[in-house]
Amino acid sequence: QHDADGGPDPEKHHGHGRGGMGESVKRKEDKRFITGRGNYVDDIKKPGMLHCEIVRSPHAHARINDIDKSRALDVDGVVAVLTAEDLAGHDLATMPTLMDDTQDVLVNDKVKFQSQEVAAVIATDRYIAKDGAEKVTVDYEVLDPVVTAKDALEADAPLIRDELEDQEDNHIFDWDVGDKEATDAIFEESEVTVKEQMEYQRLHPAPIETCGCVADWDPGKEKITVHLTSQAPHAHRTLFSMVSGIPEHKVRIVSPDIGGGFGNKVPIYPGYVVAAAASVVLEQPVKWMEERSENIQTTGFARDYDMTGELAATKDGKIRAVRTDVLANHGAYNAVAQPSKFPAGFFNIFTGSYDVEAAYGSLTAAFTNTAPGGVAYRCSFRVTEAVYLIERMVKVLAHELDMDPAEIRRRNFIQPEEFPYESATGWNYDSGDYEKALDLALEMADYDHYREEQQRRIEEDADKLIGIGISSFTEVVGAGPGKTCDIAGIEMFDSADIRVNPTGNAVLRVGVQTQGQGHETTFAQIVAEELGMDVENISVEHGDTDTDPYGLGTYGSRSTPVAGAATAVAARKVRDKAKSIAANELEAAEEDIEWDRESGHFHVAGAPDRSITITEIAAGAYMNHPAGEEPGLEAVDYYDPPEMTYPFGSYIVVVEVDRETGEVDFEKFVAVDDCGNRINPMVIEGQIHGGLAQGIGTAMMEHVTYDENGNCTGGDFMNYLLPTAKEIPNFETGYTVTPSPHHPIGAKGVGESPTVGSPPAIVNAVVDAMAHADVTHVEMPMTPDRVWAALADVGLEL
Ligand code: MCN
Ligand code: CUN
Repeated sequence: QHDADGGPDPEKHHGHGRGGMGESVKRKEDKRFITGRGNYVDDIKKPGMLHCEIVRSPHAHARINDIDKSRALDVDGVVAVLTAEDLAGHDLATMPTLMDDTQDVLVNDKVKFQSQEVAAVIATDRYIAKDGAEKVTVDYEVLDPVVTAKDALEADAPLIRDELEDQEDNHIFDWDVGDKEATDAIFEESEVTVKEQMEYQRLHPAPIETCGCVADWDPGKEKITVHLTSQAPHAHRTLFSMVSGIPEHKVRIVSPDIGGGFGNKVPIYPGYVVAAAASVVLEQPVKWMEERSENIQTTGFARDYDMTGELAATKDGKIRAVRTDVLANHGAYNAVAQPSKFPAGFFNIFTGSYDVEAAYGSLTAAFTNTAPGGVAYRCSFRVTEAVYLIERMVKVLAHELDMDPAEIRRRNFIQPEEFPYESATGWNYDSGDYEKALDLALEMADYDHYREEQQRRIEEDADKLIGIGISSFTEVVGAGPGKTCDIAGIEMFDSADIRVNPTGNAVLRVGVQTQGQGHETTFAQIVAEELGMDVENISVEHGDTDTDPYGLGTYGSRSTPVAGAATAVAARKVRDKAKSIAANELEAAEEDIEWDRESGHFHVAGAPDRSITITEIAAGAYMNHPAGEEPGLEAVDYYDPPEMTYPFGSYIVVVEVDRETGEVDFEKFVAVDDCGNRINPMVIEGQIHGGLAQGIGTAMMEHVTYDENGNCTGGDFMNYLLPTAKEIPNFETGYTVTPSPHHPIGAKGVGESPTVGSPPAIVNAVVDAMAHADVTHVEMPMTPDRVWAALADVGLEL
């Protein structure tokens, strides 16, 4: 895939002053965001637009005997009230999930989680719709709910999915990976084994903008336009067409500005389908926009894995085998948003950054009376869970052997010369240099100093203990090779379409969709790098299925690995055509035309002063095109990645734990990341800062909780705690560069690394503060009461 000139050189990307690779170009999109000119779904207003409000179940498990619409229909301004029965008339009572399950759009017979969609009220304004919704009378027969995977799998648990034939219990599937026999054999004979139970609690991505849409059916064109909070507009168009029966060329999905996604905007939700159906039936535009609590309580959650981790090792700390067993809570439907052939996402890479002889993982997934989901929130499809497991276990082993956690990692890292490396679970790591990243992090963190300080505090019986936590994680992003990765059968390629205008500027259209990651800037930088254009002269368009090339969308940090690659390859196709125009303009043979990355000019070999810029070539393409060539200057690329990319990093967290209150303060927070060649260092740093904040939220505060009746007790911002600026320390970021050998510009993804990598570093730090009293684990979120209880458990409390 590499260019003739080898692509950008990691040792010297300076962007050549044109805003190419490696330059911290200021984000082009920020002007409209900071001047209030963003255009989000809720900003869209159409003439005659109606509003949709959803009636939700107060119960987690209940049969519906009757729904009485009459009082709602009496409200002045209420236009329609829809129930499952009405939708059934249009064949829209159910919709497929991304994992081959079938979810009620509006509850058909039985409610399966609290706040599930029961009916929809369409009215002339939002407040009237809400008044109407309060007047829909539903007769429920309340049933016993079950909220944890463990309880759901008990023999006497109530059956949640009784509408499914062949479903006799709440078990969804079993999954396993690796070599069980070889792994068990090593565990039998190993000198040391350690085991720990840990929960990765249910989280919610909580983007600032909740989910919503404006559906607009045009009866004249028989075409529907849906402005949608979508991370994957094309995939959603295909699914919309499949669900509604409207031919795909008569469906247009537009993702305008998106106020954060974090994985929450990958699935299709009932509200979208209801709004679209209402627009078709009423022949008027219909808007549906969630409230915060609806977003947290009903849309794609994250994690909810109950994990057992085990390591087998030698006495001197060489890890020989990893074993894990997981109980997964998938909620009321199997509606996980991930490549369809991976029922446990990419949890497969739970051997992490370490070279082990064997590994085995097994998992059981269960239905519960809770909202559906599981994969979201900067997780790289469950790499969060895998990294948490292995990085926690390495700390547990280090404690057992009384070894320094940095040293034990060093002894087990896959070595730079071993790449490409096939892991014990069969995954092909493209490149890495783990020790280099760890060493840099140790130096930046002043590691030895804090180890001494930790000892001093213990000896002085100080009120505040010091703990140091490390995480040397490996990520896998860039789904994915079409042969293994698909969403609803569609291979996970991505695309770019570059058109250079006669005046020398260009429009790039991509199949991915930014939600805040800065694509309008960074994708333009790739074109600037590859065509010698100024970044200011390239605009990036996305999020409109009528005009953009088909792509699978933005999640799993795949935009750079897949659409970024497509962009570079399309730019190189433009460059190839540019050479023939340059030859024509310079009156030379095409073979003699060379492109110089540094100057961005095309020149005749051996005669650098006979040169021409891309702007002059663009003019030539439209005003003086070579005989036998098509006019114009454009190219499209659909890129099927040969492999995924494996970014990595080392994070070191120093905490101070208050023995009196259980409060944890961050003394130092160092993050060294390696995402291969870097497009925009400032954007990368922004991604890292945001993701680390979410990692702190994960480790310290966030938790979607349910009581035993299935009431969601963590379903609003009073109870689901997000970190604010006050809880976030100063981050010190560093980087190393290990290019991906198979990516056209040597780049790997980075968007999820900080959230994947940081929670175990934070937990390791808190545990480390109490390690002298043999504490080996504290569950997340590590609220002060939990930390205090852990201290009290070993007599360290004050
Ligand atoms: N980048 C770079 N050089 C690299 C790699 C990336 O300059 N070597 C830049 C990219 O050009 C891009 C950004 O970093 O502008 C993130 O790129 P990438 O890692 O490819 O991730 P995606 O663009 O595919 O973003 C998805 C990722 C995911 S899956 C979640 S979840 C998440 C995240 O991004 N959601 C976000 N970061 C987010 N940031 C914001 N502001 N909002 C979200 O919803
Ligand atoms: Cu797992 S959240 Mo992101 O892949 O959209």
